[in-house]
Amino acid sequence: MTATRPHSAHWGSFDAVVEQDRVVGVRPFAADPNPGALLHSIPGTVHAESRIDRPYARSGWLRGERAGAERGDRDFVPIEWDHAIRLVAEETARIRAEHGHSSIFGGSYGWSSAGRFHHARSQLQRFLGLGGGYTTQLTNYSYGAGMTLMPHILGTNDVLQGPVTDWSSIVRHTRLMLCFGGLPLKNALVTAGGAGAHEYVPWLRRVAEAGVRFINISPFRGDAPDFLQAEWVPIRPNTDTALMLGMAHALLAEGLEDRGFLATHCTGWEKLRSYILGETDGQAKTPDWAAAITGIPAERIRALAWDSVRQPSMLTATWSLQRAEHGEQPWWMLVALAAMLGGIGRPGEGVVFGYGSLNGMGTPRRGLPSVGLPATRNPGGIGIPVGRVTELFERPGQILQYNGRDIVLPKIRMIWWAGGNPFHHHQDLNRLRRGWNRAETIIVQEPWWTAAARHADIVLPATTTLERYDIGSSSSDRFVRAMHRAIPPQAQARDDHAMLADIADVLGYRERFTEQRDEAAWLRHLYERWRQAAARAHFEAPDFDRFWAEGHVEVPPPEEDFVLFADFARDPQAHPLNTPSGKVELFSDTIASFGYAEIGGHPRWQEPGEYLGAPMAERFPLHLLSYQPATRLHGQLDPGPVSAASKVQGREPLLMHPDDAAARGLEEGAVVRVFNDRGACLAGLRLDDGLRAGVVAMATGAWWDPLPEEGALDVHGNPNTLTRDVGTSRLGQGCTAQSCLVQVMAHHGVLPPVTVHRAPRSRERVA
Ligand SMILES: Nc1nc2c(c(=O)[nH]1)N[C@H]1C(S)=C(S)[C@@H](COP(=O)(O)OP(=O)(O)OC[C@H]3O[C@@H](n4cnc5c(=O)[nH]c(N)nc54)[C@H](O)[C@@H]3O)O[C@H]1N2
Ligand SMILES: Nc1nc2c(c(=O)[nH]1)N[C@H]1C(S)=C(S)[C@@H](COP(=O)(O)OP(=O)(O)OC[C@H]3O[C@@H](n4cnc5c(=O)[nH]c(N)nc54)[C@H](O)[C@@H]3O)O[C@H]1N2
Ligand SMILES: [Mo]
Repeated sequence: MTATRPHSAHWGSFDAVVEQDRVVGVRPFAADPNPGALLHSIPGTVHAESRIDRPYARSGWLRGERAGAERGDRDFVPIEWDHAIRLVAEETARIRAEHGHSSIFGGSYGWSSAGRFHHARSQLQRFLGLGGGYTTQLTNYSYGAGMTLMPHILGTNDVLQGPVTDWSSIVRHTRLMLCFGGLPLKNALVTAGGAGAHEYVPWLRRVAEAGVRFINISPFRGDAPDFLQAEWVPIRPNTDTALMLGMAHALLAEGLEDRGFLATHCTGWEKLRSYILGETDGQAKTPDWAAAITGIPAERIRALAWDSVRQPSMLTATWSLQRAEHGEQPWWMLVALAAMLGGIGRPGEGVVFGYGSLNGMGTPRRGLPSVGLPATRNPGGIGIPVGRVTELFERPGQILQYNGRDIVLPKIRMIWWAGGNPFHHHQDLNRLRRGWNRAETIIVQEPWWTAAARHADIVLPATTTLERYDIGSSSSDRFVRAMHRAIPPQAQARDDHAMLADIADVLGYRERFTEQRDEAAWLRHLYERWRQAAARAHFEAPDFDRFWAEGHVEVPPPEEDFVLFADFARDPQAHPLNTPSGKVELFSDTIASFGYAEIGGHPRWQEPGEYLGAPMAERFPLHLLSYQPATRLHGQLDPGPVSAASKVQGREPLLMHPDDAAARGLEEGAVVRVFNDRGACLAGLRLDDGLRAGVVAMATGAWWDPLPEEGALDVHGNPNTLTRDVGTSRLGQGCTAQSCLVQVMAHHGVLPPVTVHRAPRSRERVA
């Protein structure tokens, strides 16, 4: 018997095809104009060998080996669910009583799954908040520095989160698109909360057909699809700020800056101008100066500047540019460049961050919220910027500076993660593991034996979305999608909500946690809240029963183009920005007042500690970019066939320029060793002349598979074995994964197998 069930995931909406309680296939959602291949990894991943079949505890933890114990030893003992629930509840109560709420770390950063009710991180944080509070994480890995900076500069984060000037406005008005980091296709495979419609490629094609000229400023030609016929400007990584300053100088030299806009809509222009001209530091930021830093000829830099001022131009940068040391600078300087062109708030002009970073950016949409759990409270808790998590474990009692604040770091006794994978996402994994091991108790809820689950003391097996009912929804997607259960829970897996409700029961607050609703009542409740919010925004959604039977609700796009900052551009007095001056802050007194040496009052060129111009490049002469994977969502779907097919001898591919390979005697398809002082991993070599020489690139997301011996050599290829863990600056404290130098050489000797996609060996005895 074959049945189909409507369902949704971050990587697309689909109907699950089910036979005898197994997902055997997927059919893309009929309304999706451009469904992605990632859907086909679903059956293999849901039924993967690496599913966690039952609860486990680390045997050393059961024996009382707690703070300082080595984790990741794979020494797991199966335990019964009742036992697991009791252990977790009692340990939570003990730690709260002895050490206070903030000693529990529940930041639990991660994408979880598309379903909005069973969203694992939200469920855990609701549970911990109701239990008294916890230490949480602020901002995110995606654009943590940018989202801290932009409220100071533009008074909003719309410019990176949306709604942004939409594609229809670009089709009609833009002539030139200057794309720092390109417009990669792969990133638009996903939408957080579910991609009902992949509209990015159809829109890009329409923009190209309208005759818009594209310039791909990136170390990687592949960051722009062929059909855009983009001109490639290969830039040395992390030097975009210098290029923008060189362009700014070229504009000034010819008097091409929009003096009117700078006078009426901006503050601090005079100070930035002095810096560009070299009046403050004796160094004019000429195109020749920029050429030496960026590797782009000065003539090209001048031409870029003049071309952008001559016609309606949209400036855009990917989120990746600010995931680098001093990552605030290129984004701030791009705003300054857009201000010099005077296009901010004009149709098809101005600046936007992330057109090429996520499906839904720039897609015309109505301003409707998404379906979701009500915001959680965290009464006794505190927050740290997300990327500083290792420091949190390392430096209890000490101060962390962030955005003008001093945060006293609490001592973390318990780490609890649901819906994220720190051993995928965080930088310098060997250092993370040393900090992590200092906790007394580590709990991980996961469907799969990821590296995070393998580094837990208590592992609680979670269902996947296909094993439960839910609603998929994102504020940047036009479809709200019913997610019907397709198969029963696999082995002993349980829903995150259900296991947390049982733990809350032991702790005496089940009813406050569940609000006495079961799953079906929650879905009705959340949908109804959304329906009312939609009605306030003048959209009449069908009632729950009709939605559920039809499988989705479509929110039609608006009739008119949306242009970000249009009101402000028209009348800055009547519609000021939400900044101290009400204007674009090219100089920010607030930021200057923090007194951070590494970030001043205006954008400026700051050398990263690791880039091709740094002294360290003598020993480690290759700049490693770790970009988002085309074959997965981060670590999710890594066990699936799409990801598996991309690997080279089972390892994550490392892209390298043929000249760099030849200089090392390396050949396509070889397994290589990528290393620096922080760690080493294996990778499979792929040659690509679309990469700037001196740059190597590796996608994130191959499950970390460190050998216990050999200095934790990761045999699979997780680039975070190599990346540096330092904040962008004390302002943003964002992730700086894109500032990383490495060396590459042939791997000699026996090739250790990748074993991370199998369940760890565990003791057979049930404790
Ligand atoms: N070097 C480098 N590192 C990076 C980046 C980079 O560019 N370079 N990018 C960074 C960025 S932008 C991000 S957003 C992060 C992403 O980092 P994460 O969001 O942590 O990565 P995911 O692999 O999506 O982790 C989600 C986890 O949730 C689990 N999960 C899914 N559904 C459920 C569920 O229903 N219940 C439970 N309990 N678990 C579930 C999945 O199995 C998966 O292990 O990575 C960051 N790391
Ligand atoms: N398929 C898929 N799509 C995804 C994700 C995924 O895991 N899989 N993750 C999603 C998430 S969580 C996020 S936050 C977004 C991230 O979106 P982005 O941050 O935009 O994605 P990246 O792939 O990290 O970077 C885009 C490109 O920037 C270029 N780049 C890197 N450093 C520099 C630099 O210094 N200068 C210039 N000019 N270019 C540079 C790289 O060549 C890279 O290919 O992607 C989302 N989309
Ligand atoms: Mo992200």
